Amino acid sequence: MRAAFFNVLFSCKISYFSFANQKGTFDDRLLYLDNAKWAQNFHYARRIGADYTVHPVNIGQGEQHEDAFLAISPNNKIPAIYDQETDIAMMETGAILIYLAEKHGKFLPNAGKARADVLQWLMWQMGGQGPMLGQVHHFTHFNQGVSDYAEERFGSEARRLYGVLNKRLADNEFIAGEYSIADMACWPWVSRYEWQQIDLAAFPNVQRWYKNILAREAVQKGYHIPKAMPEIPSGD
Ligand SMILES: N[C@@H](CCC(=O)N[C@@H](CS)C(=O)NCC(=O)O)C(=O)O
Repeated sequence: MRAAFFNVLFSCKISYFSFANQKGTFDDRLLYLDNAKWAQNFHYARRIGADYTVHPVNIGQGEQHEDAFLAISPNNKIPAIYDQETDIAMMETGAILIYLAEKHGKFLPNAGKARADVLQWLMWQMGGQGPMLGQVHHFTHFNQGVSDYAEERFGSEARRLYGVLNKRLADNEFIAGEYSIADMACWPWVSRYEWQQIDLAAFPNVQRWYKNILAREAVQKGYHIPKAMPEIPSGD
């Protein structure tokens, strides 16, 4: 679900689309870059500015298993990108964010502790927050009542992870120094706090950080790419 909002933060030849999940709602993660030969294989959604094109991949209807998409994303998952300037195709949110950050010289420090901090929190999102909250969405939001055990296990892990983030944000405005790809990776998952039955007020530093980022214009624009979504949860 991804975090489509980061699309609008980079100026490059990219277009983004969103995709429907099995429940017919729309996920908020990602895509691949503009390239006519791929566009003909997927439903063209819309072009945003001159720099990128978003292609929706409907994972509820199996479009992620089509050969054209597998050539970009061999693990049949969104998000993925194709950069026509460099002829590079990429899957995996964390790798995509690093690639884009390095290409554009934004949101990822070049070296040292500042870079290490961003990367370790980006990996925390990729290996912990994303997968665990994904399980909460599956069991607690979409399939409530199917497995009390799974709801409890992933629910308590979600609360633990919110606690870790809350502690990190106690002395930090953003997750790692300046606003970075670590914030971009984590924020969209927190925006689903209602699905996760998380009371953000119980994690006041996360709540402050969430609302602070919510106020960013690019985040608000990106949230509604490629289609208008219900109002972004306020964090209150
Ligand atoms: N680690 C991957 C996870 C991506 C992922 O799980 N994508 C899901 C949607 S949120 C997907 O494409 N599922 C389709 C499928 O498994 O067939 C990333 O962060 O990019």
